Amino acid sequence: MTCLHDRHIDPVILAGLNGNNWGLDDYVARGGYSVLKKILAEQTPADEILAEMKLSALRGRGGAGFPTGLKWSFMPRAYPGQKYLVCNTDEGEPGTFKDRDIIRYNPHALIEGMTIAAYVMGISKGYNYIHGEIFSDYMRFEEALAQARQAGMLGENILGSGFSFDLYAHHGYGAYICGEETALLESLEGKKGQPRFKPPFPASFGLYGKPTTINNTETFAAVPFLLKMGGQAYLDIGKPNNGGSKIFSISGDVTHPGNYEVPMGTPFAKVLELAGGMRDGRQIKAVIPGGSSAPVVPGDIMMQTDMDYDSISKVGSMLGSGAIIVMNDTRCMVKSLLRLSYFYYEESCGQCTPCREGTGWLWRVVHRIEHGQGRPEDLDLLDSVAANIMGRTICALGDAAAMPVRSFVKHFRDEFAHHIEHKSCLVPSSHVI
Ligand code: L3W
Ligand code: SF4
Repeated sequence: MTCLHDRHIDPVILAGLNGNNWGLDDYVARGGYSVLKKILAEQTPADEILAEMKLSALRGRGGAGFPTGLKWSFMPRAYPGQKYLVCNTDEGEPGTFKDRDIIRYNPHALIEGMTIAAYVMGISKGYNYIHGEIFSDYMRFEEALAQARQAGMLGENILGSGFSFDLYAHHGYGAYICGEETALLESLEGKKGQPRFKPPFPASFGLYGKPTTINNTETFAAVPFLLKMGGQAYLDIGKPNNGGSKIFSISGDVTHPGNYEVPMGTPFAKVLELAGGMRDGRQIKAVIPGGSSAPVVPGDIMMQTDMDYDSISKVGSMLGSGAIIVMNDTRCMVKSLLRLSYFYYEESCGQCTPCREGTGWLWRVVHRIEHGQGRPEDLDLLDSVAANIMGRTICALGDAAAMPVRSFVKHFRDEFAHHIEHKSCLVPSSHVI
């Protein structure tokens, strides 16, 4: 049996990138567009590609980990009207910075992946919705689109195959909630970016009410590599039910923060080592393993845990978008939670009462604890407000605001209690994440 500790792969999406070789010629020199060309030349049946996608166990890289092949199979191929393909590059989760690097350094991998997806699902129009705060990367993606169009990889009758696909870039304005798929669709339609009730899911009622498949940037960008090596080989990189490689954005108290692409299921300790270990040799205290929406996990538990959807869920958290925030022993958990709580309060769209009122309530209680005005009953109050948000809102932001609160208080209750009782911090010279 192969020990994942000892396994090394060449990174898949990030392979061979040096910061300057993002253009079409360089991508083609790395073997890019060969999968699309082969599929179009051979007119590969869509069901054959779908079978490889399902075999690969590629799961959505935006946060939910939904099986990509299954999602693609929801698209009614014979639907007579317009259908849409949408890419979610509205990366706004605190700690996450991988999709930005994909469109900056390897935009053609995304374009090729989306074009293959469009072929499989019989879709002729696509959009890439890009977060408003990364405008220079949006411009880079526009340049890449122009190159692809000029080379005949996009547009009418791609490479003379009879298949046509138009792909457009669209930039948002920086609202976190527009990364929620239905808020993104509303925003793309030119409306206020507020989530819709689900169901109906975008697969049946998406952009302009039409069947729509929406995936994260990293998910689409993985497709050419997956199909080139085959579904089984891609699955074998990772673990059963957790196929392929994953880009982890690691930040916080590590020596070399950045994006690292490793096999799904790589031990957290190995990812930490790749990032140069703990900065200044300090002790690890806590880790948020999947972006700020994921519950915090004590450092010693994380050091025994693998980075895949199933392993992280066993320690009570989520792999989410793969953003790992590492905190050392100088971090005050109250101050850290205060910052996270403010983010969700600020970014709530205000549509549903438990989220609109609850996020502000959570922030105010954490604020008073941090500022020496906490009350003995506040810890139970935090848990109760969080519990009353969870599962009672239109979208996942409500849960995302509640889960960090419950996990911070659960794992670091003594620090919160110390703040309340002594009006001071348990951690000497504490910092905030
Ligand atoms: C058709 C069904 N489609 C589910 C589709 C659905 C969606 C996907 C997953 O939240 C999470 C959230 C954040 N028929 C279907 C179906 N689908 N059942 O499958 O759906 P769902 O509802 O499980 O998740 P979601 O609403 O997409 C996403 C978490 O991700 N998150 C957020 C990260 C933010 C970023 C960022 O800023 N880039 O990634 C981090 O953990 O909290 O739990 O497509 O339509 N029966
Ligand atoms: Fe808006 Fe929050 Fe309701 Fe989501 S949960 S729809 S962000 S108010």
